[in-house]
Amino acid sequence: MSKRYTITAALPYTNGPIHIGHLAGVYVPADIYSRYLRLTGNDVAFICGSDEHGVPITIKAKKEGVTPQDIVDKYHAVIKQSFEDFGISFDNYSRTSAKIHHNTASEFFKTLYDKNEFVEEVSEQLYDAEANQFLADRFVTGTCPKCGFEEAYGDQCENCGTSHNATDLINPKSAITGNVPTLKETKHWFLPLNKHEQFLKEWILEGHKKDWKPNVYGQVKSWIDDGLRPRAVTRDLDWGIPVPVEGGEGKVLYVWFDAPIGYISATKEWAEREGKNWEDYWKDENTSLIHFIGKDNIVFHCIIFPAMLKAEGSYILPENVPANEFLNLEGNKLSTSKNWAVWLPDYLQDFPNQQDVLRYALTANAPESKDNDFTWKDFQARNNNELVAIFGNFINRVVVLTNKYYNGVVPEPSDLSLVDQETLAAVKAYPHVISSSIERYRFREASQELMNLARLGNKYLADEEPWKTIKTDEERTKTVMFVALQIASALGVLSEPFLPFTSKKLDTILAVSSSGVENSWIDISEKNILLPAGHTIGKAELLFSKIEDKTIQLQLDKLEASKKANEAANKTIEPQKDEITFDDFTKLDIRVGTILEAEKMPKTKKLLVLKVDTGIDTRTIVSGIAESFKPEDVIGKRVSVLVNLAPRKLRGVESQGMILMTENAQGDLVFVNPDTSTPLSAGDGVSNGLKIS
Ligand code: B3M
Ligand code: ZN
Repeated sequence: MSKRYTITAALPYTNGPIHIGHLAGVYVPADIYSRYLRLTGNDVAFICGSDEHGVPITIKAKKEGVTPQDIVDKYHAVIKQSFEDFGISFDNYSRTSAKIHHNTASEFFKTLYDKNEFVEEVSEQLYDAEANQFLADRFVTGTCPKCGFEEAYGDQCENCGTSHNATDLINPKSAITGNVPTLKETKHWFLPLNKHEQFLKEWILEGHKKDWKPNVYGQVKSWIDDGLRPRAVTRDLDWGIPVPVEGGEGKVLYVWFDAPIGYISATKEWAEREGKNWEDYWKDENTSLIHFIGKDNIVFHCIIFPAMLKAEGSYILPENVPANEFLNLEGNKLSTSKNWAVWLPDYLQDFPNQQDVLRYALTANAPESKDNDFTWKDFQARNNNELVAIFGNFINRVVVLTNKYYNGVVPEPSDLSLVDQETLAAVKAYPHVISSSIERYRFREASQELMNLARLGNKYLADEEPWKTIKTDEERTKTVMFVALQIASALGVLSEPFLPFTSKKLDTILAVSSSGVENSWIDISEKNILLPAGHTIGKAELLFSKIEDKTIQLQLDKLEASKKANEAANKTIEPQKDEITFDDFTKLDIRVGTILEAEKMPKTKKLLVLKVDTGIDTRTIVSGIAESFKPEDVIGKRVSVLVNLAPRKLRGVESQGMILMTENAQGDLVFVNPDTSTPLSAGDGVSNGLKIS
């Protein structure tokens, strides 16, 4: 039965491009869901847009010396392009700086104000006197009152997900100047969440215990159990939507007040364009409202926004909020500031036309019930072992053989064997199996069922061996190819939500829409024949291609470079030591020596005991390089040795000199090696950075 759906995907902050974590957590699942609902005949408004207010944007603008508007204009375009590139099929991608949004959010605020739904309060807020600014949200960091995380923001702790008021932070620090803030009085409007506690308890804790994901339900429950308090919905800032009531001069709406209203404004904008009535999508009890978000947005979508909608009075509430957990990258948290991410524009440059591969890898490994790790090895395996070896291979065999044996014309089958009948019956079950997973927001499971259908096709061909029967039994071969073509056709339709680009290619290869033999999702279950005998398909075209180890290595190298750059950036530079004279310098007797023997000093991590031929003699030197070099790697190395350093006992072994070390550009410890680059003389400054090892 056809239904109406309003599907929202979290509005990304417009202060940078988006990365695989965003795609995996929010946009790919939301897109699969929306595409699926459209394919099954529902009325869908899939809504998103750029979140252009809030502190992160003003911070970024300050850093770059441009205006916040410059920042959002730049990244709105970049983000919008990425969504288009990856086939995220929004019906509207709007932005919160749009006039329609300012008006909608302003009116919403005024309605609640007129209905006395706010509490107006003068209170002491954190203030940075040097920056002449109140500190809220990301302008202030401090220790989370709940979990003790030391880098919590003023409105939220990214470690435990708790949302709080800036004044709750322990040891707050201004993110602008680093100063300890003072307190200063200011007036704000608060949404009294405590007033809505009873309704939230009934609606979520009693009403959605079974159908909301346990991770979402659990977070909401713990929030409600902790007791709800009034939350300020205005801020003393100059970037945002002006507070539209008396006394609101110089203040703006809190970004988390205006951003979710962005879903409404984006729907209005779309409805205007399409000649529809936006209220059908927000005010009709028969419409299902579903919010796709990441776990850090749960309280805003499950508690604060519903409380706002409820207070306004004329809106529906979300039916479900299928939030995902986080995706990590190669074992570490994704991080914009540390550049530990795979940015979508970069991916597309390195893997042109391979959007579906990333969509598939992210779906097959989606962080649905716990945090998950994206690894390039897994990405490669998903592509090579599943998309290429199973899906692509099946389609390719069917299309190549059909062209070879029958000039591309679907052959007429004769009697179906038991295996044929069972195979066709199994195909018919797939729409239902995949639907059931998608409708329960289990997209990983759904993607694996799709792959199982391709597996079924491969197995069928491998068992029936048309390439053998073509020599012995033409009629049987025709039947087998007919059945295989039906499977290929089903894959074309059922893959659309997951692999939209591939599905489209498959449509062309099988010449489906061009010749009017199109099938819907439900047709796969209901029709006996999807591609009729006599229909002519197109030529074979590779759907996926193997990804080589060296391609993957390049990506790993990129990450390694990020890691090194971070380490270098975080390193504190030691101040220069006291000046020495030239005479002091010439006292150093530095010679080129050769390491003859090396072994680890027992029970130490850092020390190697070396026998070094200095040209004068062979002597023992204890060197603190064991964490960077294995004994066997240094034997035979020519190195620079300070030979006239007074002997010193280290762990009972007398060290008679010192090996000179320095660092390379990657920050690795290396020998000051006479055979490569670093000449040692007084004039050229190479003694800078010498390490005492
Ligand atoms: N921009 C937060 C985020 O990107 C926020 C989502 C708003 S959804 C209304 O994580
Ligand atoms: Zn915390």
